[in-house]
Parts: sequence; structure tokens; C-alpha cells
Amino acid sequence: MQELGRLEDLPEAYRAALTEQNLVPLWPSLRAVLPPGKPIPRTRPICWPYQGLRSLLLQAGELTPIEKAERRVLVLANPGHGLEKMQASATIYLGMQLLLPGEWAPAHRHTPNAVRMIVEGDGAYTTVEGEKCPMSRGDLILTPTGLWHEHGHDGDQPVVWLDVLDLPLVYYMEASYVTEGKAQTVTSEANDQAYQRGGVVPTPMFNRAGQPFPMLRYPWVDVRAVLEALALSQPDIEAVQVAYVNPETGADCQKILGFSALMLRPGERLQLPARSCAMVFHQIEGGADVSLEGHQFSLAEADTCCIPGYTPVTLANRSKDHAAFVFIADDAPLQKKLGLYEVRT
Ligand code: GTQ
Repeated sequence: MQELGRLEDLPEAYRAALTEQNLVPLWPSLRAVLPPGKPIPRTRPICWPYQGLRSLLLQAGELTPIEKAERRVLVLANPGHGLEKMQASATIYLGMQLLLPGEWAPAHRHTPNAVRMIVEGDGAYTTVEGEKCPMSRGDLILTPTGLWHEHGHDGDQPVVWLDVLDLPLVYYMEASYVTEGKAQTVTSEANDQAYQRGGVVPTPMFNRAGQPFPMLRYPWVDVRAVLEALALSQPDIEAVQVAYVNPETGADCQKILGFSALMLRPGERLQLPARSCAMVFHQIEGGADVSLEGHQFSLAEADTCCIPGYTPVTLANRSKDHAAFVFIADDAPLQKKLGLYEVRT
């Protein structure tokens, strides 16, 4: 590839004249913005083990009352982007949130989409647009763009969950903002029972639900049971994986980030081809090794890691006797909508 002229090759006075008129020559930066073959990611492969994080999060519970935090969260920040940017990848934000018994994180709504993957504790709930969604380990709860949400806790132990938001993207688009609100009135319990069984959806008076987010809570007991059944009934399937979708349309459950759950059968090693999207892996149960060029992370329960796009990765269940379960988040839905999605085999 042809080497291009550098900024220093240009006369000082010429450069000053350009700057004066807010102009920039492209050629010194062309290879940086259009690198050959594949992007140069800022996103580094990073692992955030839960145990160390957990003790700091519990300490935050003592240091900062909920009223002073609104959301008591430690952000899983990728140093490749700069910690202060609070992003795991170009589009993905990850945060571990702590709610103590009796605490309440007040209602608000915002433009970024969020999901929560419950990590530990019982008795907490998120109310989304009046729908009360109880939180148990492994449950996925959506709080899509524009929907009111608040968190409460009637149990007696700390509750921790992983927040996954498309905040870095929405912030970059200068489209991120919040509206504060009053406590919501609970109008219904989580609607997950209505979509218990694939292939049928409620049609009250022959009317299909028109709302964009008909299902807000995906209980882990159900997702886990589907994975177990899939592994049993289709032993030759390449990957025992299910996507979290909108049960009315079958499309990804959110527009920007995609979510799935993967079961690694005892002793299984799964090679994933390089895909253009960045990925996050969060261990729900068991232990898995995540290997990519130059890095290996040994995920234990509740550990989280991220990898940049265009990177082949191998996931291996460390146990020969027990299945391992991994929650995966990526930005494939966004990339597909933009026509940027690639799989390189
Ligand atoms: O729980 O609403 O981690 O608004 C970041 C922003 C959690 C939340 C985060 C938020 C929330």
C-alpha cells in the first residue's frame, strides 16, 4: 500500500492557513480512518472478575447512600477507550448495580436502551411502564428506550445485576438524555407468562399486541429449560444457543444491541468465527475459558469479559460433568441494520 504524505511534509505556514479556516488535509490521516483489511479497534479484550468487583460494590453501598447515587453502579470500563469514557466497546456500556434491602432507585426514562442480567440476590424488582418485573438470578429484564423504570427491593440481602446499555453509541450520537419522574403505579405483573410457549401469542379479540416491546422479562428458569431441551433433542446442533427476541415478531428484542444465552455442554469447545460485532460474555453458571489471539480469560460464575469485533474466539466449558451457561451481548442488530455486519470464516 502506497505510503502517503505526512502533516510534517507540509510547510508550516500552509498548515497554519488550513487551521485558520478549519480545514484539515485528509491524506496524513487516511490510513488511520480507513485501515486496510480490518478496523483498528480501541476496544481491548478485558475481563472483569466478579469477586474483586463485588467487594468494591458492597463498599460503595456503605460509602454512598442511594439518594446520593440514584443508580449505585460500578462501570466496567475498557481502558482501550479510556476509563473515563465508561464504555466496554464502541457501542456497549456495562455496569454492576447494587441495591440494598429497602432501597429504591427512583423512576426515570432515557433515550439509551438498557437490559439487566440479574447476578445475585432475591426480592428486588424493576417496574417498567407500570409492569412489575421480579428479579432472580439469570433473569433478563428489558428497559427499552423511552420507557419509565425504577428499581425497588423488598428482600433482606443485597441484590446485584449487570446493566447493559447502548449508551456509548447514543451518547456519541448526541441523542442521550434522561427525564425524571414520580413513582409509577404498578398496573400489571410481568407479562412473560403470555409468551410461555413458542408458536402462539395472545390475540385478545383477534387483536395482536401492537406495542414494540411486548415482553420485558425473560425468566432464567425458562431460558435454561429451553437450552437443556435443545441439547437433548438436537444432539448434533452446532451451538446450543438461543436469542432473546420480541415474541410477536421474532426480531431481536432491542434495536441496537442483541442478546443470547449459550449452553456449553460438558467438555464442549466452541469455535466462533470472526464477526464484525464486538461481544460481551457473562458467565451465568459454571466456568468457561474464553480464548482469542494473545488472551485467555477463565470465566467463573458472574465474571464478565468483552472482545473487539473481527476477532475469532473459542469458548470452552472447563467441566467435563456439568453444562456451563453464558449470556452474550453484541451489537450485531445495529450492524445488520446498517449493512455493516460480516462473518469471516
Ligand atoms: O438502572 O436506570 O447502569 O439509568 C446506567 C444508567 C443503570 C438504570 C445504569 C441507568 C441505569
